[in-house]
Amino acid sequence: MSESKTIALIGVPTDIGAGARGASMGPEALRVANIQGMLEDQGLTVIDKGNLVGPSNPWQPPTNGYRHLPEVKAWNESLHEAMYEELQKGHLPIVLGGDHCLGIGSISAVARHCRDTGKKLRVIWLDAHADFNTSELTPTGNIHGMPVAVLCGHGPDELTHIGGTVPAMSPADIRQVGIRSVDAGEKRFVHQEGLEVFDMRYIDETGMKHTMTQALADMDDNTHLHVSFDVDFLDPDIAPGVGTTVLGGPTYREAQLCMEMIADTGRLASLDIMELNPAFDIKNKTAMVAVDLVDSLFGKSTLMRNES
Ligand code: B3U
Ligand code: MN
Ligand code: MN
Repeated sequence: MSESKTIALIGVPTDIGAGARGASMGPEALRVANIQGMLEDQGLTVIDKGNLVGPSNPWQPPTNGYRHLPEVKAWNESLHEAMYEELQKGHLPIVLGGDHCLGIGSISAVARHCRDTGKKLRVIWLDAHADFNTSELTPTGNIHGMPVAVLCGHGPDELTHIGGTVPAMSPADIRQVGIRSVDAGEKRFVHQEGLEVFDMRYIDETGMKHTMTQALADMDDNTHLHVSFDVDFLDPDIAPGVGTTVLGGPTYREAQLCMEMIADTGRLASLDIMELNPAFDIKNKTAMVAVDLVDSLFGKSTLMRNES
């Protein structure tokens, strides 16, 4: 990183927006995999803010196309405030999720901070899924399939208004990488709204290096780069510990290169680690892989390329 900011870990132990229980154990699994020690070994200062508190998961069917809307709202409002506070302090927040509905609270706070400071927002969304469903399009009602749509202003007022400005961001602010599971209606909506998606076919055909060069283009010194890392981005071979595995994701080497190229920009200013589900994991392997990749995201490289 170009500037060494203090890192703030924010645990958000909930699976309120997911279709399987267990992502609520994600924050602790990342701590057990030594996320703090790994960052400190890089010479970074890390504060663990502990876990946010919120409603438990009532495990109800959808109402009007949404599962657990009041609870999703409560968790995201509280994450929004925690995240915004850390950004105001000049810290680099890392969200330890929790399911990906939490992208709403996290990125709405980053977008608000960008408006305050005149920064340009760029979100890199690493995921097997586009997370661009609405209540009309969703096959499940699970709100972890909707955060990108909500952030772009498409969703219930309870969620689109978190952070005050609607929409929180524009489709032009986001690049999606690794996508390989999109529902039929969602696909049409992605095209209609003009989201820039680097799907697995694009990565297969052009390679991860070209893909990330494209995804990271047009950033400057005034860009706030936020990475929203859904762990199901990774191939299930290396990351079985998620609720919704999808075959054919990036290999370990491809994912490493992706992280290293983001690190090389020097612009990373906030991060989500989402959807890690220890209930599906094998001896915390997926948590360890995630921490290893985050190590690269913060600039660890096998050889010191930038030092003479
Ligand atoms: N698109 C499906 C599945 C899904 C989205 N995100 C995850 N799963 N993790 C849905 O339910 O919206
Ligand atoms: Mn996701
Ligand atoms: Mn996903």
